[in-house]
Amino acid sequence: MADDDDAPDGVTDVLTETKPKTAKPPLYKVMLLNDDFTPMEFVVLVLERFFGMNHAQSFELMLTVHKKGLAVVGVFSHEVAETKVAQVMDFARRHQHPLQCTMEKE
Ligand code: TYC
Repeated sequence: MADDDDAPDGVTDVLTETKPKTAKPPLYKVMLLNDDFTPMEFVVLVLERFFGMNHAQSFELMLTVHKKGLAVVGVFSHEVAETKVAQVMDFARRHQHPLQCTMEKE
């Protein structure tokens, strides 16, 4: 016996490829930061308008940010996360509120 496998001599087994060929794209957390000046109602409006939450969900998440300092408001692809951050920052700037929105790789 020339080799040490179960196949007849001269036959080499091909290892099965188990690694997926399409790697899943990285996801990004979009976070809202607390501050002392942005009105609570404005933050609720931001969450409804840009993150598709209903009023109750928005109010609850706004209170979480207010109490804890920050919270994740959604997880998206890089492109969508960048768009959300830009939309929130632009909306806050136009209304002259210091609200900050950032993204971070999950
Ligand atoms: N802390 C703000 C206030 O008391 C409300 C607020 C909540 C601001 C969440 C920003 O991301 C924020 N008016």
